[in-house]
Amino acid sequence: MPLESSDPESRRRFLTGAGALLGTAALAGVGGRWLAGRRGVSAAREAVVLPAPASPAPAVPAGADLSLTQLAPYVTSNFGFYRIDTALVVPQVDPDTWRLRIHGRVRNPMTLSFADLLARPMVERYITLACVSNEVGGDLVGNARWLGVPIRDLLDEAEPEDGADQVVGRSVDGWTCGTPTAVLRDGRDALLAVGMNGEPLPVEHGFPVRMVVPGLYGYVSACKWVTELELTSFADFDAYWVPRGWSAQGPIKTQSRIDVPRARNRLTAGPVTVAGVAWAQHRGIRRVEVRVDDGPWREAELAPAVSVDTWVQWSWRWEATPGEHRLQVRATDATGDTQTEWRQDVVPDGATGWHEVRVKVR
Ligand SMILES: Nc1nc2c(c(=O)[nH]1)N[C@H]1C(S)=C(S)[C@@H](COP(=O)(O)O)O[C@H]1N2
Ligand SMILES: [Mo]
Repeated sequence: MPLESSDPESRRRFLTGAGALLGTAALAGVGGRWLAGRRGVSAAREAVVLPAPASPAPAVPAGADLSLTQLAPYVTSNFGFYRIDTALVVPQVDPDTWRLRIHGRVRNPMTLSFADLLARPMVERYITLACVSNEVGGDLVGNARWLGVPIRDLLDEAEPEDGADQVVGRSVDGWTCGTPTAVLRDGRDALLAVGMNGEPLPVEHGFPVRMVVPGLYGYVSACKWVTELELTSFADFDAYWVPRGWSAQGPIKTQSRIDVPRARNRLTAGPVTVAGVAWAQHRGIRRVEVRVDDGPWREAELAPAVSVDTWVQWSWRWEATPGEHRLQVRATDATGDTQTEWRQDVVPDGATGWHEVRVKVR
C-alpha cells in the first residue's frame, strides 16, 4: 500500500498490481479452492436470509446527517463504500461450503459453518471503517450498519492460551491481518459480519463473512472473505502488510476532513457553510475547530452520532470576505488529544496533518 496519489483510481491500480503477485501465490495454495469454482456467487448471496439482530443498532439520531450536497452522508451506501484489497479477482465464496476455523494457540479449536454462524445471536452496529492508506482529506473511509457475531464470544469459547496476543484473520485468498487479541476481547463491538446496511455483504466487501473492528485500520482488522482466525503472537507471525513496511499495530488516528466547500470552489461573500466529517473510532470526537488564513480557531458545531465508533459530521458558519482564503480543520478526540499539524505520510501507520481547502470568494 505505498500509495502516493490521492486519486482513488491509482490506488486501485497499485492494489491490483499487488493482487497479481498475491494471486499467483494463492493459486498454488489455499486460493485454488475458490478459484476452481469461480462461477459467481451472486445467486447464493441473494438467497441468504439474514436473521434479525438480537441486539439491534441504535437509531441514527435526528440531525446526524446534515444532508448537504457534497458532504459525505452519515451512513455510506454499499455502492458508495470505498473498496481496498489485494484481490485481482474478487473471491467467490460459496456460503454452503464456507467454514471458519478458529485454531492455533487455543484450548478448544472450533469450526463453524455459515448456518452455525447465522444461528448465533447477532448484533447490529454502526461502525466507521477507515483505510491506513487514506491521505489527509482522502475518502477511503465510510460508515455502515454491520450485522454480525461478536468475535469476543467466539474467542471466549475457543479459549486462547496465555501469550497468544495476536489473532490472525486469514482470507480464502491467503491475505492476512493481525489483530491484538486484547482488542477483540475488551468489550468493543468487534464483529464477524455477515450483513452490511441490511443486505448480505456485497461480494467485493467480503461475502459471506468478514471482520469489522471499531478503532483499528482495516489492514489490521477488517479481513474480508475470512475463513480462519488463528491465535498466535505478534512475535511469531507477520501479517500480509507488515513485511511490506507497514506497522503491525494500526490504531485509528484522529482525523477530520472538509467536504464543503470543495477546493477551488468559487464563493460569494457573506455567510458560507463549511462542513465535513471527523473520526476517532472507539474514542469519539469531542471537538472540531476551523480556521481561516491562520486566524483564530473557531469551534464548529458537531452533529450527533450513534456512538463513539462512528464518524461525526460538523459544520461552521463562515462570514466569507472577498479574496483567496485557506480553510483548515482539526479535531480533538474524547480523550482530549488534538489532531497534530505534523504531516506524516500514510506509511507506516496512517497519515497525520490538517486538511485544508483553498477557495476564492467574490
Ligand atoms: N481478504 C482481504 N481483506 C481485506 C483486505 C485485503 O486486501 N484482502 N484489505 C483490508 C483493507 S487494507 C481495508 S482498508 C479494508 C477495506 O474494506 P472495504 O473494501 O470493504 O472497504 O479491508 C481489509 N480487508
Ligand atoms: Mo486499508
